[in-house]
Amino acid sequence: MANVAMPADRAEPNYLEVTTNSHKGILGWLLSVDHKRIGLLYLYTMLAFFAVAVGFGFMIRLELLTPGKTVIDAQTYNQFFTLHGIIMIFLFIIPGLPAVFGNFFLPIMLGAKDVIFPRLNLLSWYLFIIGGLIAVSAWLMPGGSADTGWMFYVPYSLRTTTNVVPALLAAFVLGFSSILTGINFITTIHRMRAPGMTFFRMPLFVWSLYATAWVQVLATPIIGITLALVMIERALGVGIFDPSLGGDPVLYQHLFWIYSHPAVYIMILPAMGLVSEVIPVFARRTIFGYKFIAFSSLAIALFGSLVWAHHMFTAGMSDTAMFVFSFLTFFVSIPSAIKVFNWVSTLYKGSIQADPPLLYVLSFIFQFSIGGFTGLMLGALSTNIHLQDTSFVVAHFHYVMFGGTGFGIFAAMHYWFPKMFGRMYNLKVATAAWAVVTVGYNLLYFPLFISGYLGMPRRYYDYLPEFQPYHMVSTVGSWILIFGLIVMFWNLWRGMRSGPKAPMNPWGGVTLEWTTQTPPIVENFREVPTVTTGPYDYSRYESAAKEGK
Ligand SMILES: [Cu+2]
Repeated sequence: MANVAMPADRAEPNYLEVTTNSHKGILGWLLSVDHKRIGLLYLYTMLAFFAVAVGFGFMIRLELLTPGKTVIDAQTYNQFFTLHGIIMIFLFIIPGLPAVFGNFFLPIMLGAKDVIFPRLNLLSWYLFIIGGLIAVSAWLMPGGSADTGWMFYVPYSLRTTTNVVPALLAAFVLGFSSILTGINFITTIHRMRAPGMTFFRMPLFVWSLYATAWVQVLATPIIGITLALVMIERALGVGIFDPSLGGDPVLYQHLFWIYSHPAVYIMILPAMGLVSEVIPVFARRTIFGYKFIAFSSLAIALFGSLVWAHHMFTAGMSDTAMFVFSFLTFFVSIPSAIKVFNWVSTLYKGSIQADPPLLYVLSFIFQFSIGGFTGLMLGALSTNIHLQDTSFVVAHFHYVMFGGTGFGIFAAMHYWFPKMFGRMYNLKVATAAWAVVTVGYNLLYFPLFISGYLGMPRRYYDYLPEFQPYHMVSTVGSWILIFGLIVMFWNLWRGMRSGPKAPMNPWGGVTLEWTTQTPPIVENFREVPTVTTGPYDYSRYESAAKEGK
């Protein structure tokens, strides 16, 4: 890829040892504008929020183990699934790959020493923290946290006496963190590429971050304005969304989903980029259809902005409108399918190394495909009317958002861990944890497809006895999943503390981050690299494989 002189004998102090300011200790982190340190700040705080949201998920599943009351009352149940949704979406899945791994690796993959606006980057993390603390603090306030669901549908979110305003405010502030990250990434990709790093030599993770950043910048303001209008209507009683004041509640749904459907691509596109990064490395094959994958990220971002009303087929709109949104929903699945085809084509006849990063990617492809196919079922008008607001929908978006992006984040952690921390984790324990997490995950969510198809409504505290077998399997699945997650994070933590020193390139990657010191120095490169070829050039392995060597 790039010719970079790296005399191995003289390791310079790395970014964990020194930083961009003279501060030592905690201030060296809280005031550092080094993109790598900001990436880690996001990682640690994001995982703390993830743990809290998993806790709420555990309680929701425990409550649904039996019909009627099991452990918590109905109001607490409503508040737990609302906070679970808000934290998982705005504080884990949306920031997950872009803010953690994008921040850490985007500049390095471009051959740059940092993003173009380092201070703005640090500000986006502070907005992330402030938004997160506001969201969680609502839970501790008298009256308790919001019980509206993460969609804040009106007119209920205008009338509920729970603390919905802090939740609205939290999402509003977090939106700005996302927008600033998007502005930083777009400008960095246009202005900070190393000599020779043309657009069609950029790694596909970078392309996916580029498409994501445009959605972050263009769509996020819409949710910001919409949530601000709800806060204004609550405070001033002006009739915007409340029908009793002459407002229109369906208008709210349109505004909400005009952001929130494209937002699912802010969530999934970076994970798709990560998959395109990992597969060539562990298959030792040049990626199949580089340009198709690159452009399919842009196509998803573009067409994904035209399908929002498929969330509202039961809200009341004309047949023509329903037909158009259903058609566009099918249409947007094409670029996603292109990616899956190209990933599988790259794996086909590859020299597969089944290490943990690839194992999480294989789970991703399996689960994302189930999420995609069930998305088509929900996009079809006939079946949507039957399945809307059932646990089938809950299973669908968990297969895309958790089975997809969540597993993408786990894959990224296992792939880039050695470069970030300079140490290796135990591969055997990591592989075992992957198996437990994948089995637990599918036991938890797959039964929800069946119970949803049979009529189990989502968000209901209680249910008919005939649904109990599905809930029991699902709840036991949640215990197995959480046990697997604990083993996974314990193994990474142990690796970070005392794992064996990591080599510069443990997996045999060919993108720029694998040419830097491990962990990288503050400026990433001693001298600016010159790029002469495209990414993922495994031609020498492929010709060797052909000759049967
Ligand atoms: Cu949607």
